[in-house]
Amino acid sequence: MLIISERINGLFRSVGRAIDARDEKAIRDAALRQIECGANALDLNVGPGRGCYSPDTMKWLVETVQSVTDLPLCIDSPGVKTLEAGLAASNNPTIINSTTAEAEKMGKLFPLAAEYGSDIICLTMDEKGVPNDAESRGEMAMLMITTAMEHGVMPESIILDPLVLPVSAGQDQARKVIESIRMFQMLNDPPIRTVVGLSNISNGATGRSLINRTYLAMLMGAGLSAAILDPEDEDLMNTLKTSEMLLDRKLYCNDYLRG
Ligand code: THG
Repeated sequence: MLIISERINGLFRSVGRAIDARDEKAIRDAALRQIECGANALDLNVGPGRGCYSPDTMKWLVETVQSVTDLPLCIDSPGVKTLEAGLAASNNPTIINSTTAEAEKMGKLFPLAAEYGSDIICLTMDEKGVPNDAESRGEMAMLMITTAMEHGVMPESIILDPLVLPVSAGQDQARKVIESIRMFQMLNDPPIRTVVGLSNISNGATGRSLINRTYLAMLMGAGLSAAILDPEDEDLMNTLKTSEMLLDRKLYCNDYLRG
């Protein structure tokens, strides 16, 4: 399971403040803490409201984090210029987070993925929004896979994301995302990797940690290969390790929670 930490995100107030103050130590310490907790990649997001300063801010964020780790960096922004600034600054392996199925976006981001040798997350949504069921998400994923290949991006560089929506907003979507994870694995042989932004599920809900870890176990059972999550949530990480053990992806032993 690829564990991508969600916590270096300007959306969090303390991180936003550290970004604005260019506080390298605060960002480095946060990265090291998340790695210590088990992250094996880091999502970097400058957060909303930084406008035209976002590319410079992303460059600084990438430079700051890669000064303490060689782990893959998941460059997270809706802006093409911000994504490109992050890719150009990175010496570490990268994951572009993300392209949608919008033609204009794919036309810019797949060539960038090819140029930088980067992996790329493909979100199954377009200008009309998120498809309502697993079949339509599967069709959209197929369109993205073929478009990627036309631009020289191979299936092994793609990670498909069905887009998790808050359970408080639409309860039927949680199950449809699980079905999408199963469906995505049937689109190619060998199966293309899958990812979710796990904490989206509990946005606006109470008991967030319990919802997050229960959903993670279900998604892992459906074959999920990566998740953007909070590795500092110990209950969540214990659920993750237990799921890996039960799915026979990790050897059972008495202290299986330790590794
Ligand atoms: N797919 C992909 N990338 C993504 C997402 C996705 N990146 C962003 C997001 N979703 C994943 N990251 C987060 C980060 C924070 C939260 C949820 C998902 C979160 N934050 C608190 C909130 O909004 O209530 C903020 C709490 C605070 O301010 O301290 O829930 O789906 N590819």
